[in-house]
Amino acid sequence: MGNFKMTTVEEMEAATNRLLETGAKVGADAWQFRVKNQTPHCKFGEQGVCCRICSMGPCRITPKAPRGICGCDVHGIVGRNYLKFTAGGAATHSDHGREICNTLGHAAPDGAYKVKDPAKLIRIAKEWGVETEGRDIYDLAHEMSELALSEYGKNHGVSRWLKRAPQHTQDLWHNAGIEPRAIDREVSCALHMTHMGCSSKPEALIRQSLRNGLSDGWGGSMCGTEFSDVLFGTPKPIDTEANLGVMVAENVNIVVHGHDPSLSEMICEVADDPEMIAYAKEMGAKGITISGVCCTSNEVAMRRGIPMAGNFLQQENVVLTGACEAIVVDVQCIFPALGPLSKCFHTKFITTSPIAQMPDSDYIEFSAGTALEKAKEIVKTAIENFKNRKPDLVYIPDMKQKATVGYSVEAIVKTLDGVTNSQVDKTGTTKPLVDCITSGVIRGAVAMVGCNNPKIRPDYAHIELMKKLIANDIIVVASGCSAQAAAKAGLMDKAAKDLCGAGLKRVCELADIPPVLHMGSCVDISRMMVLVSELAKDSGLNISQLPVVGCAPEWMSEKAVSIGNYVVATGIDTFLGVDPYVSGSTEITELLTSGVKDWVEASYTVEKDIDKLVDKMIERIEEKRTALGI
Ligand code: CUV
Ligand code: SF4
Repeated sequence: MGNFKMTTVEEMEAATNRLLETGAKVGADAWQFRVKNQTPHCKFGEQGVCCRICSMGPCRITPKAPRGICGCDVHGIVGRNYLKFTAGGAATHSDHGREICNTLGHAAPDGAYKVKDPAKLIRIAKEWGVETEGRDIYDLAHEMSELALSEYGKNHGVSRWLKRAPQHTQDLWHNAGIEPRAIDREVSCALHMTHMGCSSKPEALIRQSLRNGLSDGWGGSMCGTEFSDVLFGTPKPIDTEANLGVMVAENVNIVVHGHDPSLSEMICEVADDPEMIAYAKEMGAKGITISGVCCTSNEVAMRRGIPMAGNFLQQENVVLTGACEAIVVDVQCIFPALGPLSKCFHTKFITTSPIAQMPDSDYIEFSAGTALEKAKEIVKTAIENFKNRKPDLVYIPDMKQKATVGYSVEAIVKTLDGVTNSQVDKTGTTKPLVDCITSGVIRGAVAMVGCNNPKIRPDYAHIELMKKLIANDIIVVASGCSAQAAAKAGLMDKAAKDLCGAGLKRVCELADIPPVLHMGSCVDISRMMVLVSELAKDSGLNISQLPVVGCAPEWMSEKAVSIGNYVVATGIDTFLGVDPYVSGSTEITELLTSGVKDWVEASYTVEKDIDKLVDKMIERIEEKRTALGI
């Protein structure tokens, strides 16, 4: 067994409790307490049966009041709420993608942003029918930036990325009338449909939910992922560490939190500057440690090996260590609680985006044009804050695990070539993976994604599900906070192969990979869409026939619902551990868990019992194998 030992959820909880003791000393609030104040939650909200989209309401549906004042029934109300939830998520991911496209327009050979993967840029340009021969790479970058930005508001046509899907999938989308058009248009269309007195027909609302989700996964998110790779490099396997123990007491600790790598990449760049390190030493520290929380952490971990301090529900913990000089945030999933919490410590809570402005923060506006100078200002602010630490409040839990991350589709294809036992040339395709799956060495694959949610014991579902899956020879690809849960537990350590069934263990050894592959941030779920598309093409099967499912056991955000919709719409059955506020409508529930299958060959399963959830996934994978006769 070697000396591999997982970090358990119990151990992580003990560390959190110790940090909450620090919090108690300084009168800090924490989500653990706020959850108690908010429980029990509003039943109408939970079931999705409350409507407040016009001022005749709010209307709530009960057996005695089956219709709102306008006459809308419960199915219309639940369906509209679901579509609005989706639109929020699709807008958010896509706007992040837009920022990346905009940053690409600022790339310059001597500027803050460069084209780090010119080959990928050329590949995408060819895909889009753009002339690449003899072009200056920055000239091409600027043209691609403009074209990508116009994907958001173009007058005609569908997303340029759809052509990456197998023809069968494209046909399904076309026939169901859910091919996404301009990215912003689908969000606008969703908000138009959900306006008072527009759509209340469940089928129409769910179709647009899928379409708007697709405009995210096969639109805005794909722009975010692909052009981030062009700018910052396509991830390849790299070693890093995860959990709070990555923070270093003697160093200036800067924690990056949020989503947009345009900021975090620059912070990392600047913190590496010998001048800055010398300045930190001058201020009494030994050096500078950057670590991350949430998806921006995934971005810099995948490309630079920057360690991951924690995931979503640990964001307060990094401040509670008393050793965080600055928590620097851009957009999304940032607790407003960080403002008041940082005031209990010396920590600077630095907001940087007009999109995410919060009370009790220091606002240093960041933009692609002023990136370097603003990043310097931020890093300096953190360094100068080191002297304000209160040493008796410093406690960093001594807890971390090794992780190998950076499994982009490109990296997976390259790495898995190692498992072909034939002596022929490397394939450069997903065929070796297809072979592993058809031969049964690997039973299938699960995409584990999404957030934490106090409704589920944090990280427990992610970790327990993954343990059981890999023990059953099912390979896991992970992103977002799910990936960080895996890394903290040790499941992204190559030594975790010892927890696998014999088949998967063999593959891990041959390819030298961990059993849970880190594919990136939440926008990088677009990578998973590309991967399944390639698997389908290389195997000659439809995506829905592959023994592959998706799972978000602890999801919480609107983005997660948008993701769920595009994963299902891509033909992948998706399993949720938290209900998306639809239980109040039998018709909406029926559509999502079964009806949409007629359009896209996949649907949702909601199962709050974690043990049952994993068993259902394994069952589904085996069903798909049986149907294929493998
Ligand atoms: Ni974007 S959406 S909590 S950081 S995965 Fe993490 Fe991922 Fe959910 Fe947010
Ligand atoms: Fe009530 Fe209809 Fe207005 Fe909604 S749209 S608040 S159901 S009257």
